[in-house]
Amino acid sequence: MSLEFGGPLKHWNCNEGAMEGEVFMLNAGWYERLGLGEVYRKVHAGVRLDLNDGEKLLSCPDVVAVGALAHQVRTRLHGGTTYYVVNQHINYSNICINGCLFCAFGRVKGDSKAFQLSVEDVLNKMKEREHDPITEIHIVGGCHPDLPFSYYETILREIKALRPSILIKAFTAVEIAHLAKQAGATPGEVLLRLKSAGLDMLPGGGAEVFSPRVRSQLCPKKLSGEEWLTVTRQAHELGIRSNATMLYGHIETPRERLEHLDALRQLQDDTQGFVCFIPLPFQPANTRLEHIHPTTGVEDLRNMAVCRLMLDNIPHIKAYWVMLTVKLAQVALHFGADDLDGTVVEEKIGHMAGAESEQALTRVELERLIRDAGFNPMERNSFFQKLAT
Ligand code: V47
Repeated sequence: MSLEFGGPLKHWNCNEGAMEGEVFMLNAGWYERLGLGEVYRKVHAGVRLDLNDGEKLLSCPDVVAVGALAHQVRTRLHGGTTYYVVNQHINYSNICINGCLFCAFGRVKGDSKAFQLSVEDVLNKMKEREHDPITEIHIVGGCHPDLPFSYYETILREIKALRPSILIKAFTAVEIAHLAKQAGATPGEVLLRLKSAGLDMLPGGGAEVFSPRVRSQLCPKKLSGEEWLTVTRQAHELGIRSNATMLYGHIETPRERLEHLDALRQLQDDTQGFVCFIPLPFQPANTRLEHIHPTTGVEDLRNMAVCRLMLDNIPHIKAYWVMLTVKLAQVALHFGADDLDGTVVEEKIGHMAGAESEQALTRVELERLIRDAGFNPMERNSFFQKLAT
């Protein structure tokens, strides 16, 4: 038994708003026996974990013990609240020059499955949902070889004209660097122009695993990890906040995962620009890495917990139900995650790679999942500001 309840069982009710120390007491002796005594003491004292601590956690067979530490931290930060957003994903194109091995979404120009939306198509997708109380549009595509820069600016302007109150989270650091190259501008100039056209925030994609070893094998044409961090730093310095991701469960080592998390943590120390972190389990179907087994549920939960514990300065951790499945994302709320993402509406990147989750969830379904897990649902916007519903 790894948990010892510190008070009457009635305290164990996330809905009443968990109070620090009142939730449960973790059994120190059990952590000693797992070889996690020092990690346990650090987590309780709020001391930063180092990469060796992370390795111990990632190799710990007791996923509940690791999860309980992460839950302790998540509860300290967010009490009994779990966030969600009413959002819509739109992919403007899957045409991409990078050809990453893990990606089932990207296509070369001319491929029978390649697509490219006009500005009008993008707006029509929004108009189909005009009666939904959407607060966030999430827009990404590939690194397209020849769309003009004005296309991206016009999308942003027209979306804001159509629904001025919506926040636009669009274009990964990889796309920003690509647009800069195409336009003969610096990433900073591109970011400023997109910001004045209506860009509110960058999504966290394209980070994959920063390790040059991994990138040289899986995505040699893509922006390097170091460049991803540089573009993201620039965005933060220009007042554009962002999310961050890690694509795990392929060829990366535990150490490379932890180095990735540490690089994000160091950037966050400098900028405070990251809003949320999203661990993305690799979906192998229809990719050139189809021989790799998908991650298991226990691996996903352990990884989620370790991300929460290592990323001590990033406020929110998202259980992205699209890649995790709805059921595992719900359980992940007890393993460090405090956000379920959102309604999504139409998702392509994960589903083209075999994701078995639904295409969309309603607000009612999201709230039911959160309540059933023992938390209070809270609708948020892209910046995690609470919305009155
Ligand atoms: O950048 C690509 C990843 C990312 C696969 O910022 C794959 O709020 C799994 O970044 N299996 C796009 N993952 C998704 C993304 C995201 C999603 C939700 C919310 C936010 C946010 C960001 O998906 C890509 C890549 O890292 N990806 N192929 C695959 N086969």
